[in-house]
Amino acid sequence: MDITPQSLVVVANRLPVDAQVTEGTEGRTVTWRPSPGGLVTAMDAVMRSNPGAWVGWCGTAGLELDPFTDDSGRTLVPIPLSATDLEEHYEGFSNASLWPLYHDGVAPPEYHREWWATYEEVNRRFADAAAAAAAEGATVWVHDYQLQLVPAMLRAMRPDLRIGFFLHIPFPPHEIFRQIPWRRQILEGLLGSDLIGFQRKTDASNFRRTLRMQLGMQTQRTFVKVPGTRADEPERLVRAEAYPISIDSADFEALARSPEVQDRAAEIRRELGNPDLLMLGVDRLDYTKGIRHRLRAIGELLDEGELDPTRAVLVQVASPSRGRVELYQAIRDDIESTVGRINGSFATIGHNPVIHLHQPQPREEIVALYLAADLMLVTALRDGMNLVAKEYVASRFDGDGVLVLSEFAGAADELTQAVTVNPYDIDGLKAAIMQAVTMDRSERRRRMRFLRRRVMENDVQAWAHRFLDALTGSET
Ligand code: ADQ
Repeated sequence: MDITPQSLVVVANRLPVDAQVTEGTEGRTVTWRPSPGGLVTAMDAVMRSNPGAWVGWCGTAGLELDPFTDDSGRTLVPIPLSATDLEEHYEGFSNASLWPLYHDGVAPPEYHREWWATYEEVNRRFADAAAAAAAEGATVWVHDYQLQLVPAMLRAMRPDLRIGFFLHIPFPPHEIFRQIPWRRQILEGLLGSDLIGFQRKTDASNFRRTLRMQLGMQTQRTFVKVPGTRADEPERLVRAEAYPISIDSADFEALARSPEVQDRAAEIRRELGNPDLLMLGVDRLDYTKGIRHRLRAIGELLDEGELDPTRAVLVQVASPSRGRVELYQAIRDDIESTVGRINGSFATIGHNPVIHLHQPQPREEIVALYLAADLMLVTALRDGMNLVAKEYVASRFDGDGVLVLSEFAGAADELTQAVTVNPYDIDGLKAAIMQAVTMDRSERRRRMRFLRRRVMENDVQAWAHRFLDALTGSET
């Protein structure tokens, strides 16, 4: 099917909808289910006035589907990915090479030449589809580490486009980045953009320094001078700077204020036996999130009698993200055995000090947990931003609750009134938890006021507009 070229094109690994395939007597039927997430919400805001096109994978291996227009007038362009593509591009190069390396090597990255070949091939498929979907002079916004080669591929085909790229995860220091065998190709891929956005200022400066060290390029403030590849091609200026992502803050607050969610929050506390202290962790099950360090600190505080195992409880929601179930079995086993050990030592009949919820929870339940929790523990070893920290704050319309936040999460740059921690320092983490537990009400409320101002002002809509305004040159 031919598609009408659009003036705004979003390119991301996933479409904002998932295909649901059913095989019936009359053949195959495909229905679409929205797959809401931060990025979808952000783009909804900017796509309302300009529906545009969204290029991404439909969520089912081997499924080839035509582009179509959804109810809001958006053109959705599904990219087919085979089981091998998923294994080598997504699970392989994206999640087993780039993900651990970009998170400062918190797990050892693996490199395989066939993974890289597939990464290039899949990036090419996304770039071709984006080129076909973009009208003359269109704005194209490419997202994240799975698609770093798309900007240069796209520019080579379509020099008329304005191309933006946003990296949702950290960009590591040059000394770490340089070990990638295909480092030059990745940098050149990104430099096809006009604007490259990062979560933190340090990510942007790591990137600019890498370009100086690796490619001998010159940078000036946030700009990089990219020489032409031919003698007749002029130098280009590429901007690389921080655009910290956020959440739909008003939406989280509205949900938290709804009577159903408030009732559920009260019910959660009752179901837990009305503890004096309810601590909460909400994470995608991943080794970057520091769940093990958190459990270790809580286990020791219980051991030492600092926390009363009959009056304190930690609810840890940690579910695997779509499609990565097997890869994460080892982390799940590790968490479950630690939780088992803690509960084995301290549980009484009717009360477990740690509860691990492995099933993904609906958003209403997550927000009810945010409202019910006295303490939110975000102890990531490395994290681009960490939206959970911002969601907790946005949900606390009552002005209470304490956020314990890792300094290695991007959110720490803005949320400076959280109790910040270095999660590698178990004693420091224990001390921070106890500081949060014993904090008096007026101090808690003072800090939460500050945090809420930050999160309510810089929401995801503001983030998307700021990025697009800078990309299209319409910033004020
Ligand atoms: P993630 O690594 O997925 O995102 P995060 O920013 O915390 O991390 O977002 C997770 C989202 O999933 C949140 O909206 C949270 O509520 C939800 N969630 C987590 N666990 C859940 C569970 N068990 N059940 C239901 N919902 C759950 C990547 C980067 C981050 C960056 C974001 C956005 O790794 O650093 O902040 O992209 O750019």
